[in-house]
Formats: sequence, C-alpha cells, structure tokens
Amino acid sequence: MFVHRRRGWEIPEARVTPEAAVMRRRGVLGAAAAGALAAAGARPARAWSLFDSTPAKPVELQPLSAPRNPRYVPGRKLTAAEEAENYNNYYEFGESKSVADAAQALKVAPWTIEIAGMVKTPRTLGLDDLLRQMKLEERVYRHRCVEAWAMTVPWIGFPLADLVKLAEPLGSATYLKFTTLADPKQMPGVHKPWYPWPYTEGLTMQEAMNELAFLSVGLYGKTLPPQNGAPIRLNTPWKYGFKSAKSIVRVEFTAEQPKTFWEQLQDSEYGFWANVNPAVPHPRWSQAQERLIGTDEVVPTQIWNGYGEFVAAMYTDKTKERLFA
Ligand SMILES: Nc1nc2c(c(=O)[nH]1)N[C@H]1C(S)=C(S)[C@@H](COP(=O)(O)O)O[C@H]1N2
Ligand SMILES: [Mo]
Repeated sequence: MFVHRRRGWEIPEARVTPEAAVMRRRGVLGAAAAGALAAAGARPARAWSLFDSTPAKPVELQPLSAPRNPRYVPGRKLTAAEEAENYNNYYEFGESKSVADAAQALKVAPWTIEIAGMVKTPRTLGLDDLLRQMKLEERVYRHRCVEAWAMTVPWIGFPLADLVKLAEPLGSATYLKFTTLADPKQMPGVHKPWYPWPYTEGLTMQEAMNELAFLSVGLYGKTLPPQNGAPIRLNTPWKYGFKSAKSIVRVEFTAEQPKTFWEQLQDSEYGFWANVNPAVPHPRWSQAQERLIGTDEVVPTQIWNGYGEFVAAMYTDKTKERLFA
C-alpha cells in the first residue's frame, strides 16, 4: 500500500486536478478506465504499477547560479523550494500533484533539441552545446496555474528570443511549436491513450520574442529537477501555467497556429492564448483569486498575471479573439 503523507494544503485528488477531470466528464475515458481510476483514486492502474514498485534513484542536481535580473520584481515572497518541487503538474508522470518520485525516472542527459521547420538550417543541438552559446540569468517570476494556484519561483535560464535568433527563422515563420518528451519507457502517463501525446504548446513569433518568454534550465540555484521539466522548459509568466511546456525536445517554426495538447483535449476550456485574466472565469470555476502554494494564502489574480507593462501591447489588435481561456 502506497502511504501518502497528506499535507495541510492538499485537497482530494478529484478537486486538485480539474485539468484531468475534463476527460472523465466528457467520457473521453473508456468506462473501464474511468472505473479503474475512480476505484484507485486516480492513481495509475495495475498495468503501470511496475513504475511505482521500482523507484528510480533521484536525479542528481548540479549547482547552477546566474546573476538575478532585477527588472522582474515578483512583489511577493518566494515559494519555498521544497513546495515548488513537490507540487507539480506533469501528466507524463501522473495526474496527481505528487509526481516528483515518478519523475526521477527521467533521463536528463544526454539531451538534444531539434530546431525544425521554417528556419535557415534545420538542425539538432546538444543541450550543452546550446547552453555554451547562451548567457544565463536568474528571474523571479510569478507562476499562475489555470487551476487557480500559484507560486513564485527563481528560474535560471535565458530569453527564448535568444534561441529564436540562433535558429534564424525564415520571414514566413509566424508561430513556434514546442514538442516535449513522450517516452513510454520513462513515463507511465504516456501509456494512457486518451491523452494526445506528445505534450505540445505554441506561441506566436511576437510572443516568443517578448522579453518575458524564458527558457529555464534551473531553479533555486541548481539545475531543474525532473518534475519541474528538466532539463529545459518554457516560462511564459503572463499566461496560464500549461503554456510552460516541460522537457522540450523540439522547437518548430511554422506558418500555421499549432494545435496544443490542451486544445486537443478541451478547446473550450484551454485555448491557444491562455492569457491570465481574473475577469474571465474558467467555465467551471472563478479565476478572480489564486492560492499560494506553501502558505495557502489566497490573493487576487492580476490581469496578465501582473505583467501587463511588458505584454499588453501585443494584444491590442486582437480584442475579438478569445485571448484569455
Ligand atoms: N510536458 C509537460 N509540460 C507541462 C505540463 C505537463 O503535464 N507536461 N503541465 C503544465 C502545467 S498545467 C503547469 S501549471 C506547469 C507546472 O509547472 P511546475 O510543476 O514546475 O510548477 O507545467 C506545465 N508544463
Ligand atoms: Mo497548470
């Protein structure tokens, strides 16, 4: 029997995974699978127990430091590292927030990133090679999940714009599509066929070039833990957290708006733009407030997650589009 140490801030699984609840409600899950999930409290069914019974050795994290960029002021206390590294969404490793143990199975090195599509020279780069060409900095960003919880995390990485420049996109490229690792040998969640693996996300070229769009390779002075998206993940702090794709293996430049993982599952609840707005409720809950992980303090949500001065100008022509959900 798996013994779960329930923390004060934890609430029953069915309430903390509204993103996953979509499939149950819509009948995307087969009746048998839904029954098994309900019976098991949404824990992996027997077929995946192999992953549970053979816990992987913890991935060794390396110290990593970079000068903090003072331009991005979080305006609230940092979330404790212990909390940010043990309350995660990473569906490839499971639907609960407690995926940190399972995620230790992720093989984070060697790692390559494919630069594909409308670029001068499509190529595959080793992560080490890429990092040698990038100047790292630390940025403290507010992180707001669509599920109405939030954190404040010191990420270490580099602007996405620097990767775009390195990629040399053609003039015809207007979107970036991010594809993340989906390896059934390492990731129990990828065996669940009702999800449209691999996890993909997208941004417009203009959003990708925005100074806030950031690729992180570390947090709290060390390399990224697997559960936070090692070895490289996106951060777009003015958008809901699901836009911040983890464990990226491919960046493709395209002329068409990519269809994302969450859009494929439930477009009416998790659209392409997903900009934070307290005045636009999710179809099933309010977005007016957010709960801070670690302290459980409930604070008002800010439009653009408080980053309007950097991003609002990108959206002035698009008032007719569904920018916020
Ligand atoms: N590949 C992948 N990336 C992902 C997810 C996921 O399930 N798989 N979850 C997203 C969601 S919903 C959120 S809120 C953030 C959570 O990041 P954190 O665990 O580092 O706080 O990662 C995002 N990136
Ligand atoms: Mo999320």
